[in-house]
Order: sequence, then structure tokens, then C-alpha cells
Amino acid sequence: GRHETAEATVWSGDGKTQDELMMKDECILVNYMDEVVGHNNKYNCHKFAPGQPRGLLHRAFSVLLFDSENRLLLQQRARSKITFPLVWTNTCCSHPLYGMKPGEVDEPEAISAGDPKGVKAAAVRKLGHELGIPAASLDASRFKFLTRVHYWAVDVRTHGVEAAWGEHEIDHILLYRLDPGETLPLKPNPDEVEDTRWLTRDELKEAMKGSGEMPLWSPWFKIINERLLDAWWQDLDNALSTDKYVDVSSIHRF
Ligand code: DMA
Ligand code: MN
Repeated sequence: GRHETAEATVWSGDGKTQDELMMKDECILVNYMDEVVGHNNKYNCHKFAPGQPRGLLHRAFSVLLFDSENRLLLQQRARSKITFPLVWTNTCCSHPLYGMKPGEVDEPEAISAGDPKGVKAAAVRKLGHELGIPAASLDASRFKFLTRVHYWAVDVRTHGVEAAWGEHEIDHILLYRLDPGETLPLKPNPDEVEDTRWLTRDELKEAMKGSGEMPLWSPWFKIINERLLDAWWQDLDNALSTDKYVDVSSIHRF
């Protein structure tokens, strides 16, 4: 099948369905200080149900990939995603996982040093799995860890009496900028990504009004965009450094 083609070596989903990934992927459970307190599968972490009305707080990451003209790569999540299908969002969102080699569980010291290598390794892994970007074309040390965002959100489309799907995460924001003339090969994995677009700041503002062909947006990207990203992007547009936004100690709670 699809997973035995050459592309599959880039996508590397191991032939697993979204349901199987929900049971197999072990997310990292954290407390409000983003300290590791355990692990549990993606299914349990994202199930909003009596006894755990906001799921289980876990660690996540959001990649913002910009080209040298300061356009941001957006993705529309695949229709087969169990959580938040078909919504538009930032380049790549996922979770560092427990039990991976190389390891993806960062200790507080790595985060306060501004170099969470586990999260960066997970970002390389998922840029391959979701967008078909070969690991060899990425340099993990070029991810700029900016800050952390703590939020929860429910997918209202799945809101049932017994349970719903949602997110409750401390999200590590990673910025990656391409150099002038640098491009990355993209081959979106249809099990993960429905569509992609490179948008300027103004184009994104227009698109997020929701009246055009990109009507649905993820709750976390709406939060990140409104509260933080717009300021970062303004400085990218003005060729000012985003270094001043590196904040390894705060956890922004929205
Ligand atoms: C979860 O993303 C992470 C954030 C920041 C919402 P996801 O549901 O796309 O993760 P995955 O594709 O790895 O299941
Ligand atoms: Mn999550």
C-alpha cells in the first residue's frame, strides 16, 4: 500500500491509522510549571470527559516555518485527523513523545537554557511525517525556541454528552526561517495534511476573517497569532531580530 512507496520513508507513519496513532503515541504529562509528571497515550490525553473535563495536561510544540520573504507556511489538517480535522493552523503542531530514540523528553534545565533538544527532535520527526520534509534538509539547531503557551480548547464539533475531543497543553513555540534562496522539498502526507499555503502577514489577516476559502482555524493558532505572533512577524517584516522575544522562563496562560 501507500506506506511501502518511496514517499513513505519520508512520512514514516509505520502504516498506522489515526486511531492506532491515538493509542500508540505516548504524550508527556506535565504540571503547570511544565515539569514532567508522567506519560499517557494521545487518546486519553485529548479526551474531555467526566473526571477529566479538560483532558490531561501535556507538552506540545508548534513550528512556525517562514521563508526568506517572511511568508509563513500554513497547513490544513487532514479530514482523517481525530482531533480538529480540516482546520487551518501553523506549519506543524504535534507532541514530543515518551519512549522515542533519540529521546524527546526535555528536562527543565534544557528549556531554561533555550535549547529543548527533545522538542526539536520531535519537530524534525513531524515535519517529515506531516509535510514530507526530509530530516537531512533541516538543521535542528536552527529552530529558535521562543516561549511557551498554556491553553486548553475543545473541538465544539465533537462535543457530546459523554465526551469530546480537545487540547490542554503547554505548547513550545519553535521558529524556523529559511535563508534567501533556500527552499525545502514539501510532499504533504494526505493522512495528516489536506492542503498547504505560504501566506504573508497581510494575507493571513485577510484569510483569518474566515469568509474566504480558509474558513476554519485551530483555537491554538488563533491564540498564538493574536497574542504573540503578530508582533514577532512585524519584526520579521522590518528585518528586526526576533531574539528579543526569546523568553525561556515565562509560560503564557490564555
Ligand atoms: C497537537 O497537534 C499539538 C498542538 C500544538 C495542537 P496534533 O494533533 O497535530 O498532533 P499529532 O499530529 O502528532 O497527533
Ligand atoms: Mn495535544
